[in-house]
Amino acid sequence: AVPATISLVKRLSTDDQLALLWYAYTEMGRSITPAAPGAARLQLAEGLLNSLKQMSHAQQLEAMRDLVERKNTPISRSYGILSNNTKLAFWYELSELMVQGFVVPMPTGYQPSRDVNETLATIKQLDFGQQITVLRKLVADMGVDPLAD
Ligand code: 45D
Repeated sequence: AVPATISLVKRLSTDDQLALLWYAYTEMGRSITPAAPGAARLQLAEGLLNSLKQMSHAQQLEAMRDLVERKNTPISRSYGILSNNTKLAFWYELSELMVQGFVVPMPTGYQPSRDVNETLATIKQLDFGQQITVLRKLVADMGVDPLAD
């Protein structure tokens, strides 16, 4: 079920993938908060998060799209050296920053596409551990590993 779900997500457009992550976060938020390690892991992503905070909303969105599309940019390379759980923590923190107004918000009245709704429903059918596995694999594959050839 996990690999099939990952393929489903990867068939989505970039914006649909971002929207999906957002809805996954808002629906899982309460359950992942206690599990998510705060400061320790996030410190490793702090430089990257600070760079993003200083960007305009348009640039923040572009940087997130670049991560999903694995475009080779300085942000994608800084992201690429993080561990998989730190990548999860990074996305978690980005969502928090969106809520706090430091990162570009979802457009008002945003209506997710049918593909997003269907994929979200598939993810919700998985148990919690499998959901984390799907999310970890998705974020692990984003960005660019600067050490890969
Ligand atoms: O204008 O370390 C659109 C554990 C449309 C424990 C848009 C864990 C156009 C160990 C593209 C929609 C494994 C539990 C705009 C950690 C448009 C550990 C914008 C787990 C503006 C860390 C879209 C942690 C945007 C977990 C901006 C499970 C979308 C963490 C942004 C999970 C979406 C984190 C974002 C998740 C989504 C974070 C930022 C699911 C973030 C999701």
